[in-house]
Amino acid sequence: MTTTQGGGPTDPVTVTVIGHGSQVLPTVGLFVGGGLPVRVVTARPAVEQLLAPYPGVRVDVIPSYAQPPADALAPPFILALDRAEDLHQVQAWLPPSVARFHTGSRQVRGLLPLLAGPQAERDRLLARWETLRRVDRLVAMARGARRAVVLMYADPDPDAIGAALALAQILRLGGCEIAVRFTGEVRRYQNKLLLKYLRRRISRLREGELAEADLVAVVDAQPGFWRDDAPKADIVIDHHPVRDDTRAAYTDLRPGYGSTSTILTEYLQAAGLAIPKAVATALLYGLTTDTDDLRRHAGQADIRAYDLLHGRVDRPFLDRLQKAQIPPRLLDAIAWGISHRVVYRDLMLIHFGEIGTPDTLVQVADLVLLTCGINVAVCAGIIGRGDERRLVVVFRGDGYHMDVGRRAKDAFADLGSAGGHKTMGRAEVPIAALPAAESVPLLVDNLFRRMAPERRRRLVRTLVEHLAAPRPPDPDTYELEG
Ligand SMILES: [Mn+2]
Repeated sequence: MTTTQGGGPTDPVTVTVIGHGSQVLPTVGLFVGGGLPVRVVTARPAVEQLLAPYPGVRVDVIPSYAQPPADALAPPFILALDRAEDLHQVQAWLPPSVARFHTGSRQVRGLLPLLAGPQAERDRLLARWETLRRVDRLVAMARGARRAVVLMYADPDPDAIGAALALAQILRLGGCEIAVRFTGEVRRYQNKLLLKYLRRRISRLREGELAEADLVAVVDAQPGFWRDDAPKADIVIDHHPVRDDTRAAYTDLRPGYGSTSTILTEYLQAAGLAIPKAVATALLYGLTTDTDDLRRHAGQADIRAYDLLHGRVDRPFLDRLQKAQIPPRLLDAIAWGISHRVVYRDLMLIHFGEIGTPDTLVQVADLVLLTCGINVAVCAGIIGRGDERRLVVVFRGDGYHMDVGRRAKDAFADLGSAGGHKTMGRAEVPIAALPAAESVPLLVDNLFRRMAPERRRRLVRTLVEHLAAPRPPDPDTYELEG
């Protein structure tokens, strides 16, 4: 059994309040109300009488603040003294502790403020009122409507879906009928899974549906995004750069936000609305995909929204989404790539020869970069026909050991287009009718300019042999099975 002076962490904390300032009474009341034992040390006998109605409060009256009471005091210490001289005297004998406070919110040397300042509280309240005023307006618009459409642009991403669901929840308070719609086609596998999981009737906008609606809301986009047939929107909520042509009775455009889901999460939170698990899941997935897990364009508002949502989501489902990255048809290309790889120092190189889509190069490069000791993955392939025929070289790196965008540029900029940034690079070199086998020296000689010629020749020989091996089937479409 180990105990430390002043009790272990599980013992009830006795709060020591020292002084006689105007804040003594409310401070003692605060802690007594919270069931904490309080000891008060004061140089004013009148304080003892004032505190008489409070149960469980021990009061020690000392002759002056120059001297501590006879027995030991335990932290936390809260100094309720208005005069600087009294504060200095008490601080001179106060036992050492980091838990030394003063009542109030201003800065005092050597002491922590006990409460957030009234200014901070006021700012928080004002921000909440501002948001509540917005929610009120939305609900009022819904109250005056019979049928509302919440619209997402084109192939809706998770952020649009999360924001649309949350907005529908708010508009529903107005009692109107709500349809959540998108104008394109859902392509990404993850987005199909998300819609399936949500089991809401979120579907493609049908002919005439907008004309029937008397309230139209656009989320995560602005009407000007539509190349033709821009919808006439009454409500626009978005985090993309503000367009000059965006007009609506209600707009909330916040380009500083990482996601539209963040804006809607603030609405739900300010209004004290319960966030159903499915809605929280869509909102958090929207927030994290748009901000690349808070690494990109994420600000304080996004981090606050993350904090609010992350405990309310369906975690196993989100984990499942995260893991479903490989289309089944790509497995053969991955297998072929792995068994036809060459490794030079920390670089893994795979040349696929003729291949249907550069997506395969990207997916395989991302995947083999997970190999221990491999800091750079390079996947090459020949894409297109006739004049369009070109050698595509995809670079992936950890961004720490090498700037792969620069490496792509250094190697291939003279021959075609090449560039990228630290973790991603790409080069495209027109090769017209050049036989696939002859693309190998082109690739190797430019990629490894400083490699010894003999070694380069061996590398070329190996890769040419690889190209003669049976090809993987061509994965061109990524379908949701079942
Ligand atoms: Mn977005």
